[in-house]
Amino acid sequence: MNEQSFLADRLRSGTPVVTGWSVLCVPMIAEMMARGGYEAVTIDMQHGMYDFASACDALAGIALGGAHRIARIPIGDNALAGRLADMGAECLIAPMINSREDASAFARAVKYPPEGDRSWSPFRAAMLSGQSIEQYRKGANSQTLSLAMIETREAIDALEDILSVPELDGVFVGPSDLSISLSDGAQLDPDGAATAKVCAAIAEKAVKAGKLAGIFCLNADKVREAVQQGFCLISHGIDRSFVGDSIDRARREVDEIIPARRS
Ligand code: 3PY
Ligand code: MG
Repeated sequence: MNEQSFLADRLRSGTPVVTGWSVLCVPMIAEMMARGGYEAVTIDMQHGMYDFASACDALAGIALGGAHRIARIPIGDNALAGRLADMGAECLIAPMINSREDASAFARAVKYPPEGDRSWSPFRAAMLSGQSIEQYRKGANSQTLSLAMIETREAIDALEDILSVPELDGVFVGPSDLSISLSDGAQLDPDGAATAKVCAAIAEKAVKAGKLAGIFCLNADKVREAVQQGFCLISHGIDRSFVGDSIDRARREVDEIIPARRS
């Protein structure tokens, strides 16, 4: 278990962290991803199936599996960001942040005064991080990260403003939405060269502004590219694909013995 080891310290040290991505509301799968060696696991409450109760169980399972705990909130749900921080999320990712105002409102929900207006009661977070309540209180603002997703043309245009929000820890790029937005809806091209160029520029600006840069990736080649571009928090692998791919592989084995009954 990562007692007294904080994701924030790891990312600020400049060492890249790869996070598994969990959308199935099965806390034990999130725990298995942690036990499988992902250094962090992200619970996706934007596009995933998690509700609050299953997210809480998943955060505990990830801690039990020895990994760092990250959660993505639905668009604009800053109250949930505070609740998930209370439940032990070390890093909150907010989608579709398009302005300084969006970024500031989100980041302030994750930080206690004077940096923000997070409300008090982090008992579960203290337990999962292996700290006393007082230790947690003293370190909470530096140890609980807020990452604003950059995934629209509007966000690119407002990037300098967003990066100037003092209480915001960094950005997290969503290449799928970004490619849709930059092409005015003409194409989904998260892995394309044009999208990669924009992603690299976002990482460079974030690092120059003293902020953390993260990105959503699905395969090892994109993870390698992201590391070269200067990203420090990089996703790889979604649980629904792990399960789907395993089902496919297992069924193919028996197809060789008895031809599939469905064509
Ligand atoms: C994107 O690529 O737009 C994402 O939000 C990844 O989930
Ligand atoms: Mg997105």
